[in-house]
Amino acid sequence: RTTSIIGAPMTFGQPFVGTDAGPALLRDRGLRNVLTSLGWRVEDLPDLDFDTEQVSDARDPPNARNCSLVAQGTSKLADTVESKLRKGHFPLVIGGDHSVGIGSLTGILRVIPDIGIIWVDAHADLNTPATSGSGNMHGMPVGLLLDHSEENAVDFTKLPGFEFLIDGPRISPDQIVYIGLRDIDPTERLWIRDYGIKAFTMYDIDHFGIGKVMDMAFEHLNKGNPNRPLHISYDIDAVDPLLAPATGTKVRGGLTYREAHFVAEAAAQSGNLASAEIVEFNPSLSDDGGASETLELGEQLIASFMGKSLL
Ligand code: DIR
Ligand code: MN
Ligand code: MN
Ligand code: MN
Repeated sequence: RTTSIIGAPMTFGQPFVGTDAGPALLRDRGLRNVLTSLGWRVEDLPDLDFDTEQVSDARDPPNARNCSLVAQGTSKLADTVESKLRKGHFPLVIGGDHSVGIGSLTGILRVIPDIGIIWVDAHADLNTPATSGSGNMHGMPVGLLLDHSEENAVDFTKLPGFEFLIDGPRISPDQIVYIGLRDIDPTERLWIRDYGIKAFTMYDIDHFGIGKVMDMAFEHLNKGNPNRPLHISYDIDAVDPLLAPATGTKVRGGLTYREAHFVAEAAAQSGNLASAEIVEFNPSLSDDGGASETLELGEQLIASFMGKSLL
């Protein structure tokens, strides 16, 4: 089986520089060897080029910061993910901030409309320009692509560059499960409830244990199809900031080392994983020790969801 490493050095979905360093640093650590030692054939693509000069931001609305740049990058990413899936490859997207999820998901949905999505994150990323308090598009990937009720629908004609999403594929609310939530905005909370989105917060992980939580997550996603293809989108800020300090929006009380790995291992164990994404490394937001600790954890989590087992 071949995996395509797709570096997506996006920073425009959030306010900090440094989030673009993730792909290069993970490659430098030897990501390719990690994957080959797990039995993968590896196609290591050059990072996507998010060329800022080609893009005018003059029409960007204030509630969707850097809209044109995020759109350009995610459109390229969607095309790349789509073409690799069509070749039968396993796309491994390395962010960049989580706005890259707009591109990964769009590319996947074009090929596998029924994909089941495991969203591992401290945050729900369920905002839209109409609800976001920050205007940061890394808080919007699920919100933009969700198949909303009419009154909540996103007007993509008002988001320069995002014309490709006007008739783009959407996620139905029962197609995604959240793992690790602990910082949810008011409208996100309302929508998780109203749409009935399956969400396992840190409370649920404390209450049931991570093993039971992952069983319930798969039970939900596999209803009707035990072989449903799955995608994991792993925001490193899901992990406790004591273990992963080099990220932009830290929230205390996150996944422990073993919980973080268990989520990844269970995804691999399902046998149904079709693509994966890991995002939000920012080595410039921590000291050197914290940065390398976070990247090392990221590399180990990639190994886990790409099939490394303990025995
Ligand atoms: C917040 C933070 N909900 C926002 N979101 C983050 O800006 O929309 N997502 N950090 O990863
Ligand atoms: Mn996120
Ligand atoms: Mn997050
Ligand atoms: Mn984030």
